[in-house]
Amino acid sequence: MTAELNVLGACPLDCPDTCSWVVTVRDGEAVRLRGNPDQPYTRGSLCVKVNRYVEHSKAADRILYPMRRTGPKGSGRFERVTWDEALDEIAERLTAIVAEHGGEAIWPYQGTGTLGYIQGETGQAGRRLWNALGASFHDLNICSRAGNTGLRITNGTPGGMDPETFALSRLILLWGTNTLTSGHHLWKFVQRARADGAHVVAIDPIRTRTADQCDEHLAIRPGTDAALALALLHVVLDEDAQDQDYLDRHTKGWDGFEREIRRYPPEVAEEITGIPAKDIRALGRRLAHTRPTGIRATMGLQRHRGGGTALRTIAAIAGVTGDWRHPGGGVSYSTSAHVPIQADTRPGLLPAGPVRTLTMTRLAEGLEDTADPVKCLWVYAANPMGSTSDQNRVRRGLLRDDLFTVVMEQFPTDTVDYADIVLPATMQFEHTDLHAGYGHMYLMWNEPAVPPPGECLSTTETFRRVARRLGLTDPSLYDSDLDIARELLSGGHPYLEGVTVERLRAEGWVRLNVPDPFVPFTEGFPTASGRLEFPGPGEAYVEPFTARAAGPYRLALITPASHTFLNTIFGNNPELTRRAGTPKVLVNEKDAADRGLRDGARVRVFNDNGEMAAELEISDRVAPGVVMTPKGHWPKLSPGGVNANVLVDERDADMGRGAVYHDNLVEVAPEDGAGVTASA
Ligand SMILES: Nc1nc2c(c(=O)[nH]1)N[C@H]1C(S)=C(S)[C@@H](COP(=O)(O)OP(=O)(O)OC[C@H]3O[C@@H](n4cnc5c(=O)[nH]c(N)nc54)[C@H](O)[C@@H]3O)O[C@H]1N2
Ligand SMILES: Nc1nc2c(c(=O)[nH]1)N[C@H]1C(S)=C(S)[C@@H](COP(=O)(O)OP(=O)(O)OC[C@H]3O[C@@H](n4cnc5c(=O)[nH]c(N)nc54)[C@H](O)[C@@H]3O)O[C@H]1N2
Ligand code: SF4
Ligand SMILES: [Mo]
Repeated sequence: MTAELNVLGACPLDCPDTCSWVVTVRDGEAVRLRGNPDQPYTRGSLCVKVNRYVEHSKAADRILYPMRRTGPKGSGRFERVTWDEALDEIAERLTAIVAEHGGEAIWPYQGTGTLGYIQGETGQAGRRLWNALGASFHDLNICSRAGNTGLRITNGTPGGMDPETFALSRLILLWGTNTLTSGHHLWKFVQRARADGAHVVAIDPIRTRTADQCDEHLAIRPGTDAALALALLHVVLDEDAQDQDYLDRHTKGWDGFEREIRRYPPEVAEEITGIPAKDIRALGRRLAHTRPTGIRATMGLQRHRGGGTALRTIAAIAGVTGDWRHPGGGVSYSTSAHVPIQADTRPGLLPAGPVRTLTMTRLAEGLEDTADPVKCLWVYAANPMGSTSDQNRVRRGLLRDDLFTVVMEQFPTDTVDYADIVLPATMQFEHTDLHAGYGHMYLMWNEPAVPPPGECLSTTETFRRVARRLGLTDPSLYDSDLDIARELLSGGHPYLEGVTVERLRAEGWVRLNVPDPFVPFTEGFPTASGRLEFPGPGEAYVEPFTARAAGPYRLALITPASHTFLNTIFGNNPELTRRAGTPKVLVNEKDAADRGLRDGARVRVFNDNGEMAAELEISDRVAPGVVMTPKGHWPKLSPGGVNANVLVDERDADMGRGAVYHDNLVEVAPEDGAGVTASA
């Protein structure tokens, strides 16, 4: 019998749950993966995607060696080179670019492939090298920034409820969030509340699998949530159920906000949101008289023109009802801001001088700049060809012959096809990392379980080698992964008291040193006034782009999380792509009939940005005027070589330059019909 070893780790993916896991290793090979049964949030289960992580880590298409491009950009033709050859070419090109154009010509384009503090996004892995080179600052705002900004205005922080406290809620609003797909471990806590009589409502333009399981579903018109929030508060005031003591002691700007609320009676909100006034009134009464009410509002809600404002105004609800007084009351978006690990205050992480900021959601625009051109695009843990807006423009940018593109990757993505140099990257079983969830209050350790296959290197090790090849001398560039972990935990914040690398390695996970239940804002809010700050007149609702559907495109497109992919990760896994099937577009029966479209037909979904091919599914999950096709399919594995992002405008949301993935107008026509659009 060969010995088996169980190694504690954590899921690195961009998902609120950040599961704690146990990898079983036999003869130096990972043979089994399961959720850590001890961890209070994970409780022994992973998800349909990560249940395939063992096979994914050994997949035949894994990139194992450095490669250099041999065909034209986009062709995906490469030859294997040694690490020495790859590093020599990188050092030569970077040195020349910095000498000729300055460090700001380098765009370190980091994505959300891993959220790790050591290898990934939350710790800004690579930042020390980029600072040493004077590279442009990369603003990683693609996912949640608009909502973060809106919440910061109201509450002073995007951090809100501990999701575990939903077990104590008596009314739960799942608002613009698809719990059973995009972070299903919360559901256990929802179910616990339900067992105690809680009423659960989904507010979503789509009747998702989560909405199917709720007591009630309100099919809101996309991007109009702030108007619904105001109307619900209108009913709360009609019922005289506002918490006056809380308003007096803990909020600011109530007079102006109350006047704003009075402008949105349910009948007015019905016109805007499409939800019948009687349903708004019924939910408003529940909200008025049910304490605690817990609102789970996540990122889907803010991928809109008014996305920041939507979160800002939804957060104001809890200021009127006084829900923050009660465990199980308040708003939950992300717990990240509660984690007191400050990556960018570590020595060496601050830039030597001011540098320009390049914005992740504006990749196409950034690559088109000719005045101050980007000469090196260094992509890591990102797949912009699959995940960024306006795919056709991004593709044109990546085709630029004068652009030196390096991609650190695990798999041959569409982005890899445009690289000059490809560097093979480790997966989570093969490197060290420290994680926090954005949907819970735990820190997690990921111990490497197996050696990297082929010549794969971790992010940190790759950057150490690049730094050495460039002859850089700052000692912080050469810190080991454990040095970095210790620094990250050394801030001295009371939430980190007693949390050490040794303890994390031994136990796998540690709850932040906070009370249980954790109830934020009992001492006030981290705003300038110390109070919850209400939106002022004219600040509470921003209408969506799709509200003005006057041109040739009449359908509001939503491109949400797929059940089988995690962004574009697993988009090449045979079993998960089989389950996802060919890209589909869901269209309501009425819209299909108006356009003469049959169920199962091959259709084109298009607008001025481009078009994608899809299979039409006539569905009552979408209301008339709304269509849905999920994110995550790999363009090159899809018909026509594109995915839904070919339809998405590179346009800013109201706050933080957030992306507008769910706020675009399209038309749908038969695949063989030329440019058929609904006539005015
Ligand atoms: N299986 C799976 N899980 C994932 C991901 C994935 O790709 N696949 N992605 C991960 C990532 S990166 C993130 S950021 C999170 C995102 O998790 P979610 O916040 O759940 O994100 P989305 O799927 O974009 O949107 C959620 C829901 O919001 C709805 N929605 C869209 N527009 C509106 C609106 O205007 N109003 C309302 N009320 N609802 C609206 C959509 O129809 C969708 O059902 O999930 C993570 N988890
Ligand atoms: N249409 C539409 N598009 C969307 C969204 C939407 O709702 N609709 N959501 C957006 C959201 S919320 C997000 S967060 C973005 C995500 O966009 P990106 O940040 O570009 O993320 P992914 O597309 O998942 O690509 C991550 C890549 O990182 C690689 N990777 C994983 N781990 C590592 C590692 O340790 N090292 C290295 N070098 N590589 C690694 C994976 O193989 C994968 O190819 O997508 C956005 N795109
Ligand atoms: S993707 Fe989310 S639910 Fe799945 S294993 Fe990772 S953290 Fe857990
Ligand atoms: Mo995200």
